Amino acid sequence: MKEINAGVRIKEIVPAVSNNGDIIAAKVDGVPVDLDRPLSKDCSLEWISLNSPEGLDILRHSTAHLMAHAVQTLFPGTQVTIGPTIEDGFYYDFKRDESFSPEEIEKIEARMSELAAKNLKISREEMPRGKAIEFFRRLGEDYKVEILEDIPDETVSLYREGDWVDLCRGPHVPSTGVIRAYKLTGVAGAYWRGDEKNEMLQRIYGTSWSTREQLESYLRRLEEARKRDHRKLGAELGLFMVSDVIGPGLPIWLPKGAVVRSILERYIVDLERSVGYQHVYTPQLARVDLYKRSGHWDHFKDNMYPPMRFEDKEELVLRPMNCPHHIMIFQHELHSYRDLPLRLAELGTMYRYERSGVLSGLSRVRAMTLNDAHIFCTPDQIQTETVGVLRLIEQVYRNFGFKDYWYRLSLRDPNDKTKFVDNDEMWNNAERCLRQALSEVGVSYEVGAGEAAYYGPKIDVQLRDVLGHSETLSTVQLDFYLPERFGLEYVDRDGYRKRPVMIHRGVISTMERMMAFLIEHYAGNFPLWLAPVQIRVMTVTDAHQEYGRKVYEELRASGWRVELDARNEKLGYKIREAQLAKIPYAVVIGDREVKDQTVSPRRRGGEKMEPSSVADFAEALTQEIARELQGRPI
Ligand code: TSB
Ligand code: ZN
Repeated sequence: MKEINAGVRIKEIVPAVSNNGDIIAAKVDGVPVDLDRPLSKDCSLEWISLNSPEGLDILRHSTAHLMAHAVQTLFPGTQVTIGPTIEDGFYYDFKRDESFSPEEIEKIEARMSELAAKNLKISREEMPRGKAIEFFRRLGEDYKVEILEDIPDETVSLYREGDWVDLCRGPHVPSTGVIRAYKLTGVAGAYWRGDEKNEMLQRIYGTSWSTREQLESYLRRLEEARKRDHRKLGAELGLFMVSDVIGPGLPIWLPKGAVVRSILERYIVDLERSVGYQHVYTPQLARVDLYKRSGHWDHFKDNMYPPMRFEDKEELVLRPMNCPHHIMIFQHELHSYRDLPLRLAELGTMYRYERSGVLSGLSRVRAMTLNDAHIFCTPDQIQTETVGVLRLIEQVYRNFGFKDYWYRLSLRDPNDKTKFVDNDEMWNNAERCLRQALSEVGVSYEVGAGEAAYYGPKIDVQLRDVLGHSETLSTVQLDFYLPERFGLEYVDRDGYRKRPVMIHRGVISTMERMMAFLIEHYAGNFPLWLAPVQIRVMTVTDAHQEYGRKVYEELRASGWRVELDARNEKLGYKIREAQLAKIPYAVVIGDREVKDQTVSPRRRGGEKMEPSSVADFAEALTQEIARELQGRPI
């Protein structure tokens, strides 16, 4: 950082070492600006080089402009809307009736390189807001006019490259020649302002880097990631499907996916039972009044399906959460302090009206089953119970081999009085409790402002999907509000009635989101204990059929998930197919195995194991599962 005098244009003082164009913008008093900006007063200056995170962000935004420039010259009448940067790239949303075909995307890329080759100067211009509104109205850019009408500033900035112009805050790279290594990566529909009541726009995604090598290595990583995408693998491995006829966000678990799910359910229910949870079943519908009482109606209605009425009787809603049902169970009898903590758990199916734009495979759906529990406890027990849940989460993550996760303390936005209940003391107290629990467990965490539940703050555990988006898997939520709303009570040691506290928690999240994470985490190679099919027995020729079937029956009878491939195909072909299906073990039956009454197993990766008896093979598998679960029997 250095002190500079007024009156100079920044580009006139760019250090000589960067004549190769490495420095593409600067920060004046901490604010990023174009190199063309004159310095108006004594200020501090920092350089932004192309390859820094800020430099790449500017480059990507300039690439979005270049793309919009190309689109508008190729397809006159297409309107521009917004074009922000995202991780590793950018997008721009266009108003055009037809979507962009792959051939059109190629044309856009080609036009972009022509415009980049011209090395057009990118220049900033300021304009009074009223004049800018007129300007864009004359250009027929209705969306820019709408955006301008919402901007409070008196003056706005425009950026020109050649004869093309866009409303933009900037900054940008000095000229289009800096944009050298980019690729358009996808197209999608998107609603104007993300609201499905608005018209549909056409979004084009792209990525942009400082060198071709960086671009290529990014594209290779993206290709690898896409292979793991749970939507792709879920279809290839026959785990789940989504049917347009049934409806978006309402996933169907196919037989193989259902096997994995039932193992997950058994795993978590057994584990919870072993640490003092009691499981219940409650219906997925309730009178709408229940959800009015709980506050969901006031604070969560946007995510609820509308109520249904049957012949003038009461109105019912599909539940968006399970808590009110569990509260009814708590209230069903009078509790003493000796009953607490009462830990009520349920694989609770619930329905949320998620906007269609955010739905994604299994990870964000509208019909879901949550590994839910509500812990009713005394204020003294908050710390131990919260810590207990955090330790349970840690144990489960060890069993699944999750390592790249982080904790987020999700707090309210104190200014938002509609999304979060209004009670400062309650929020502060709950936040203090959660911080204490986090510090007892000794984990670091970030703070997510505005990410709380409406009834209280939470500790969320965040994981990233293959495409880099982070989502919440586990959650622990402290709630003083619902006990108050429902007037919950217990009889304390001193004989007085007191108010319990509620902890809402999900450990393996919804079965849907957990499955999405697991598919991507294992790239479809489920560990033995979870694999939908664990073993495929395959015969070399028809002569081995009889013994092959016997081995298959034996393994199946002792509880292994096994398939038999007795087709008249080459062994190599059968083995390859088993590997593609990501089955952990292929068991080969040929002459020697028939003669010795053994099996010759091969692991998924191709490694051959010594021939052994069926019983010894099964014993080795049992031990493998015990290792996977670190001693926890399943
Ligand atoms: C933990 N009442 C609490 C419960 O007691 C609750 O419902 N909390 S929640 O709203 O945060 O949801 C719990 C978890 O469900 C989230 O942490 C997330 O992992 C998962 N989840 C939420 N919405 C969806 C969705 N649309 N699709 C898939 N999973 C979801
Ligand atoms: Zn709850």
